[in-house]
Amino acid sequence: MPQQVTVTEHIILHQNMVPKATGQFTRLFNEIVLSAKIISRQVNKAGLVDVLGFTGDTNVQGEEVKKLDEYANRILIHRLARSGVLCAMASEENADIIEIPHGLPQGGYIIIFDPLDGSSNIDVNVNIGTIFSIYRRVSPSSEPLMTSDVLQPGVEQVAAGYILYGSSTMLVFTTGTGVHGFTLDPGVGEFLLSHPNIRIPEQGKIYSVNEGYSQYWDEPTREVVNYFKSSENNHKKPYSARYIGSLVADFHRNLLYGGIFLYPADLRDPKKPAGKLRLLCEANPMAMLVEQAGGMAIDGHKRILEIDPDHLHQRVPLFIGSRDDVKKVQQIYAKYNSPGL
Ligand code: AHM
Ligand code: MG
Repeated sequence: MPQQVTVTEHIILHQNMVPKATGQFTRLFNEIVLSAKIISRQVNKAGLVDVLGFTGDTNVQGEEVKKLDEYANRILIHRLARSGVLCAMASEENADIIEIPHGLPQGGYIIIFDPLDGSSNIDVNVNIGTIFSIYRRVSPSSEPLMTSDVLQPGVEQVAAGYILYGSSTMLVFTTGTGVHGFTLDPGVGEFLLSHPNIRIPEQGKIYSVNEGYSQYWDEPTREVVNYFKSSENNHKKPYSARYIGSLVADFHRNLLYGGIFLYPADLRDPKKPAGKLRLLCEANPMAMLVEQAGGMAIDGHKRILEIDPDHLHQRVPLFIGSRDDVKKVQQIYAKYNSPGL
């Protein structure tokens, strides 16, 4: 029988290697894993809305059918609040920091998540994902939680990862010792280690950007994308364009095949002066993952992980992927010597 390591075994093994580990992180991770399985089951049934009831309807079991992103958010908040190891949560779907309800035990961790990313793909059976980012509380637990406990730069993350709901459901995460991927075996209901120690190729052959917005890009961004499309680049032929419009799916493909994902600033769109993606729940966790896999993530100039956040839903331009491809973007932006952000 082939060796089959479950995600729980993997986490416990690593916990045993850390002196004085208390098991708090393992408890938190178990709740993430369980939430992932519950959301995955619901995502797999998404095409059956006609049978089970439309959003807003009451289904055959007499339950109200929720939109999938609201459902995922509710599951995560409910499960994670009960882990007993968190002092706060933040979600892309909630305007403010989510406190742990009175009466439930608390601990020293903070989790920030995007419950179901790729909203434009939810209703059409195209890949979507959950993204999470974990920090340790900085202020003393005897005092009220500070906003600065939640607004930490990405370098302070103790773990980050995503769940990809695709042709299989995958959990990919890092605790700072490499990136590991687990695939859900629906037969046994367990995530099994399928992609140990993922390394992103140093140079890719794929670029991923919403080129429909190219008329709104600044000069350096146009030059960057032209570079990837030209046969004069390091690859000596044009890169292939691949854009799903689900960050988790685009990122995951590029992580395994090599390549770069770009969501630049949109200077002429007043709604997107810093792009669309959110620093805390999207860019930081992906940046930790890519760096742990040997890649890079920048905002055009500097490392995503070193940005000091000033608000919960702050947006940031994102260039993320294979090291040489991201370095090239950095060189081009530097040449223009303009912040462009
Ligand atoms: P969402 O959080 O509303 O789902 O938006 C984030 C998504 C990302 O998954 C994806 O990379 C991006 O939006 C696509 O945006 P666009 O349609 O502007 O290209
Ligand atoms: Mg999102």
